[in-house]
Amino acid sequence: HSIEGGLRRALERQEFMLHYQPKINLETGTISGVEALVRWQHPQRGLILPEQFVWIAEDCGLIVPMGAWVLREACRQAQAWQDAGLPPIPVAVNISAMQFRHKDFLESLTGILKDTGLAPRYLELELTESVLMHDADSTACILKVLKAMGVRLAIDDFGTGYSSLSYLKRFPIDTLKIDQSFMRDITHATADSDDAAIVAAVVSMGKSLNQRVIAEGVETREQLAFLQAQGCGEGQGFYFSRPVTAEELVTLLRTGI
Ligand code: G
Ligand code: G
Ligand code: MN
Ligand code: NA
Repeated sequence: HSIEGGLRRALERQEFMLHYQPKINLETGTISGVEALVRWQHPQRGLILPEQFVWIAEDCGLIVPMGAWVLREACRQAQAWQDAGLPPIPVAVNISAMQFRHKDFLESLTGILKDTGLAPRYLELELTESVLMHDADSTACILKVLKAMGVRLAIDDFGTGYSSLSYLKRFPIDTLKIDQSFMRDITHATADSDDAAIVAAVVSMGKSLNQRVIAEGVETREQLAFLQAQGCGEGQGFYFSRPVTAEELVTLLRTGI
């Protein structure tokens, strides 16, 4: 695979970079965290988005060193923002199945937190339901260690996979990220009121289970109003901000959104 060779070289030549998308506290309107999203700055082809290369990296195993780079860079940046006197906010990192299951994952993560000096509570790992539900017993063990370290745990794209509600209780999950596919029609009651009911139910479940709930893919004022009416704690999406560079995020943190 030629892209595979390109990815390998990209890692050596440090062609990857992270963009950061703010998460917003829907009560206060302030930035409550950011999600780190990897990009490939290709010397010829320009900026390449992850949907074009992350699955290839997963296929060939390169996601393990690439994911470690992403974790290290996100932690380094979060600590640098704190050192610059900005209000401390957690940075969230997407973790692939192969990375999560790798025998060195916990050790690698421990080293990264130690090297960067980032307090574990400022790191959140975003795991999809398929990552979690595959081999639930070993998942529970890994999550328990992560939880004991003080790292925050989120279920990404919540509602699209096959997670059983009993595991939601068994796993030490801090945050549910409602998948953006549920956001599209929540304000068109006639088109698909099911989505509105699902979002309302997840928000309510999060409250009962003491989990933070964040709505992904918020694009309109109407969606925001609906989420606020439901008491959804946080939101993320183009309505607030696209993923931005580390530099642009500093401006957003200083001036607000
Ligand atoms: O960045 P974008 O907004 O286009 O993200 C597209 C997809 O790529 C999302 O599903 C996101 O979870 C995934 N993704 C982005 N960055 C990373 C990363 O660093 N690691 C992994 N495993 N997936 C990522
Ligand atoms: O799968 P994951 O949630 O990790 O990836 C987030 C993806 O969603 C990224 O590709 C990001 O660019 C995209 N995204 C973020 N906000 C919005 C939004 O408001 N609308 C849409 N359509 N995509 C969004
Ligand atoms: Mn995510
Ligand atoms: Na998501």
